[in-house]
Amino acid sequence: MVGSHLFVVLAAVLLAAQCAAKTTSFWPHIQAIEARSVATTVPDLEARNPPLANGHSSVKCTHPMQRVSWYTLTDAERASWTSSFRQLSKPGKSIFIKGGSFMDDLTLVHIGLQEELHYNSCFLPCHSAFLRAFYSLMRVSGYQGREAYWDIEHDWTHGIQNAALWRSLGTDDGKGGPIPNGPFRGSHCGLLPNTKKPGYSVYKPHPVTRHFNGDWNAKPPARGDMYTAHFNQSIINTFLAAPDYATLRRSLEDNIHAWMHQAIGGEMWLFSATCEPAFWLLHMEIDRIWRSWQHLHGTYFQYAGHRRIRHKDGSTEIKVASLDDPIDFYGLFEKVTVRDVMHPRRGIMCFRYEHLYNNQLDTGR
Ligand SMILES: *[C@@H]1O[C@H](CO)[C@@H](O)[C@H](O)[C@H]1NC(C)=O
Ligand SMILES: [Cu+2]
Repeated sequence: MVGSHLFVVLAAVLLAAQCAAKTTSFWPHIQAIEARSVATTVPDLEARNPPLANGHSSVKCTHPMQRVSWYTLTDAERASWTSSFRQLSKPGKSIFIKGGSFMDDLTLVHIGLQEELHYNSCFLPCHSAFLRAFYSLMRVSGYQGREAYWDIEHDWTHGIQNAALWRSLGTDDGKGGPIPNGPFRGSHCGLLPNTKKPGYSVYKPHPVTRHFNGDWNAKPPARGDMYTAHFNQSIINTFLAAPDYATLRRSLEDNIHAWMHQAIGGEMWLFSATCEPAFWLLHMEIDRIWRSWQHLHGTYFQYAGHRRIRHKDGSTEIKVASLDDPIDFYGLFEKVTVRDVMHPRRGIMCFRYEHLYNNQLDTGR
């Protein structure tokens, strides 16, 4: 895991560059952080890994990380995942915010780059890179098990609201509020999006909330079936049959992604959803569907659509997407290009799914 190594280096360098702020515009902080990090981390990287054509370090993927269903993890792995996640959310280690947590750093990136990460072509590769950043931090926080996705196939027949997942993660309280039970009871999230200024975070520690919901428009909202009726083999078949990348991206983002964010509700419906443990399991499931599509069509590098960029002056620009587009999480993670995360075992990626949809094995190099 080159990510964890890099991260330790970055963390050591960057802890010195902390800054406190109530309402945070990251740009000045990020620039300061980057200015410091470049000089110290680059030589180390080059010493360990030959640079790729684009100047980034490459990993030889000899031992792909196993990605399995949450239900395949051993009890010990699930316990370790849970305690590492809680460790990650403990205040003190943040790179960006004085007294904050690693989770705050992830949340800051997710809020700050909301327009780059969502509703444009980068949704899939950007979240794939984000998952990798998450697991690097999980490993720094002690996790040694396999990476996990929420296997929705396992749960759609019995009702998403009855999923065994909620025995591991706790449920909601039936009316919307802090997680009432399970190992994440009492979890806190450090940041909230500033609703008036997209991309800006407010440092405001608060309990992580949930509101399981089947009908967002009902007033008061109903607990409902969490859109169980929307999930079945036919929607998976629709995803897998997508004729091109742009169609697939749009339908994954609008359907399973948006429905599940809404169905879990509370924090999950905000850009601070990173504090909800199910966020990471859901996003790996979405990644698994994308990877299933890639494998089925034999096209790992198909990428198209538009990307959105928010400039420092607040303006937004829309450009034709390219594999050479940068993915840059403010220095929390390697600066890479979309190309570097398109293939599960090339560029900076090195993982293999236990099962892909359509009964495929995640074979190939
Ligand atoms: C499968 O889900 C879709 C929506 O995603 C729905 O329209 C369809 O009726 C469902 N099919 C079955 C057989 O339940
Ligand atoms: Cu997201």
